[in-house]
Amino acid sequence: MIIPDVLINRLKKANNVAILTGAGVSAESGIKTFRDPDGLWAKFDPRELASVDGFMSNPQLVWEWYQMRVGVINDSKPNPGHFAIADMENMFDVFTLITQNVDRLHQQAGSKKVLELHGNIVENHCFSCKKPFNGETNLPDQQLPKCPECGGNIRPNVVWFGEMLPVAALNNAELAAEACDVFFTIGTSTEVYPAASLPLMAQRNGAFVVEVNPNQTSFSKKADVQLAYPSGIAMPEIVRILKEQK
Ligand code: BV8
Ligand code: ZN
Repeated sequence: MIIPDVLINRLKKANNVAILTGAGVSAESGIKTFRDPDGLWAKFDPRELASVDGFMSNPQLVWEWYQMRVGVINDSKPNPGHFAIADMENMFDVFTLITQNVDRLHQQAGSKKVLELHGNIVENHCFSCKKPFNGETNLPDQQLPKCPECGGNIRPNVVWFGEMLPVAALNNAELAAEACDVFFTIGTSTEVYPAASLPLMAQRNGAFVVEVNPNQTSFSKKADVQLAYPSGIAMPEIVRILKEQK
């Protein structure tokens, strides 16, 4: 597998690097992506599940879908791509990891600072009064837990379609995209906004943009370098070369 010299040279000169990850980074951990043929959306319609309307019209179904996903995540562990990205955190003066993923595998792999644009699936809060919920979520026949304060339905801390992204996370992600020398977009179909606008924002601000994705995306043609490899292969190789040429 060949990593172009131009990328290595850019990285050796870079003091500010930013990475945006999507579901593809967790694919090699056994977590299905959203839009791949066998993906999570294949069986369901996202608007039905990952949306406020979906939850309001069928809270039990949405809750069960998330519980199924939490089960898959609990059985999965970070893959070499996550560990390589965690390694990169200490290789540059400024390093920002921005993720659309809700599985927290970056944190499990050792990444300390992670901007979670779409929240996380492991924490929950009350849909009605918004209070954090730390009670039991594993109820018999996957019953949907109720808020002890107001009796409202409990939901995961993920950002649904039509919901605002966490303001600080999005703000810091945009600042990183504007300031970085090299921007990686890894394992994302670049379809969900505003996350999908970050690679172009980085490039317009002078960053060298690398896409790591075995398939083509709407961004592939614009990337300065497109590595058509799984992230679990490409990222460890980039880190190996950088350490070797230190
Ligand atoms: C908002 C919930 C506004 C958590 C998710 C029309 C045009 C433009 C935008 C819109 C529009 N209509 C509506 C919108 C806005 C909408 C949007 O972008 N819709 C899209 C679909 C058109 N965005 C929103 O609603 C956002 N909010 O805009 O709010 C607002 C303003 C004011 C006031 C109120 C509101 C909210 C977006 C967040 C939605 N939440 N999920 C959950 O359930 O997980 S989105 C869902 O998609 C996931 O979060 C996921 O992170 C995200 C992106 O998917 P990817 O990560 O890219 O995954 P995908 O499967 O698509 O791709 C995987 C890739 O990996 C593939 O390319 C594959 O080739 C690659 N791959 C596979 N294996 C590997 C690999 N790569 C590397 N290595 C491998 N081994
Ligand atoms: Zn409540």
